[in-house]
Amino acid sequence: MSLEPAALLDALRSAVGPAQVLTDPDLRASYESDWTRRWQGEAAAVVRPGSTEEVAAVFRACVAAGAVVVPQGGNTGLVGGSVPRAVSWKPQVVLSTLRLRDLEEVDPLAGEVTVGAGVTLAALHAHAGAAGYGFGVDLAARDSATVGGMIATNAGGIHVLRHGMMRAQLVGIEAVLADGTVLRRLPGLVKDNTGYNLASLLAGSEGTLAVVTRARLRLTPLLARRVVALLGIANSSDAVELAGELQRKLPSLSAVELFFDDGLQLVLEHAGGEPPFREVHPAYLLVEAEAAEDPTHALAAVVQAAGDLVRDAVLASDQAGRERLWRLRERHTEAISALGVAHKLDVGLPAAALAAFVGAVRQRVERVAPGSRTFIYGHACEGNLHLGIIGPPPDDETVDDAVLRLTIEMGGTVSAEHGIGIAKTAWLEADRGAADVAAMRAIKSALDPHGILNPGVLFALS
Ligand code: FAD
Ligand code: 2HG
Ligand code: ZN
Repeated sequence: MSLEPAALLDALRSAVGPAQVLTDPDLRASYESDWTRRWQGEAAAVVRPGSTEEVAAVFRACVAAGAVVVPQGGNTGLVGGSVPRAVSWKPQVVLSTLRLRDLEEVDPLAGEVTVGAGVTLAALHAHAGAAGYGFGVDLAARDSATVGGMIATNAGGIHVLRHGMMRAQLVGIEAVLADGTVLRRLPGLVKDNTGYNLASLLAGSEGTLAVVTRARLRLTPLLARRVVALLGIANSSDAVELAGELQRKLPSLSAVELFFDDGLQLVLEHAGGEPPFREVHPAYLLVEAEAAEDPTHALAAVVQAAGDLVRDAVLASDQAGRERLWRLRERHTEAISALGVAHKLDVGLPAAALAAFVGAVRQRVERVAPGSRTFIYGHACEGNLHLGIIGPPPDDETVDDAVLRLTIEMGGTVSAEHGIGIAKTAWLEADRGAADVAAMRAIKSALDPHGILNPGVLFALS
């Protein structure tokens, strides 16, 4: 059965209250366009439920009306999965989780907390911090990215080498299936081997299986002392070797981020600020160590022992100095975006292939898109490189194809942390193989048989 649009809107208004159903184009606009400006689409409405029961009621209204649901948190995703599709045969309803922002009390015995899906990462860090805890995931979009969106994308970020990705922080979940069924397992039991782990399954499901409404998260010790170093390096191969040394020798290591001189110069042009070194270096590693006692001496000792692998170093242990160095890495994304709509790739390579990939990929890009500007930066210990390529028109995917095929040839993955979204569906099978994709489709059909949730994400619309 399919209802008239007016009936859909009435049903949504009775599900969440009239004030939380946005139909005015000006009010919808920021929910309809993604962070990269590459993907846009039109929603019949944006709905902002305030509770799990309201999320279930939204699904019942959409099922009755033959509408589809696009879940959205902070809309900082980089693969187009959080906004309506440009072409859709069915009305699309954006379900915003931003009102699901309960912060329950931190459980000090377990070191865990239950929070709403719409809580931002920054709010979670502040809440955990006030109770003497930290949270294991951090990333530059912290002021907007939400817990639900980070679970749905299995977000990574800067501390993966120490604490793992978002899936590793999950000890319980509450979520609503497309038919309005509520799944709830929030007891916070670290050991729980009672069959399929639905929280893990939903991590990385990109809004295609359920809408996450609440999560039980493990917290980490809040370590008081932190030091950041920026190291000038001769080339990618030295950077990879040094990242390995740091991991082996520095137990307090919490981040190792890689970038190159073209990216540094772009950030300095875009955001201002003094160059960190008098000399220019081809590559840079930003290294952070965090411990209960000051880790500066331990970090300096490992850097010194690295000899010629480090051409130059600057250290900061005061907050302003650390932030100044972090900005040089974290502002790459916005600096590239200021140049235009970038082709964004998020690949993962085996450590042994990383340095060769950096050289080879620049050649491939130059071959298929001569004159483009290619910025490379990322998380060195996981072999996770981000590429921002400026030049080819946004809809021309020749350059994306060249980079992703090279990645697969070199034993890598086409998405290390941002997900497949609608941007990478064409390469999913080449990466995962037919058997994996068939198993994923079977899970999708079992949990969302009518294809209500985020059609076009993970699997291309046919
Ligand atoms: P959205 O963008 O709103 O949604 C992302 C996906 O999750 C969509 O498919 C959406 O449908 C789905 N979704 C959202 N909420 C829910 C929910 N409650 N239930 C089910 N599905 C849902 N990512 C990293 O991994 N590491 C980084 O270091 C990193 N740095 C970034 C830096 C910048 C400057 C920017 C702009 C982005 C960065 N990202 C990074 C990408 C992005 O922040 C993450 O993917 C983040 O997890 C998205 O969260 P969100 O709340 O904005 O989700
Ligand atoms: C980062 O590590 C984010 O900075 C964003 O994952 C990467 O700009 C990007 O594509
Ligand atoms: Zn990243």
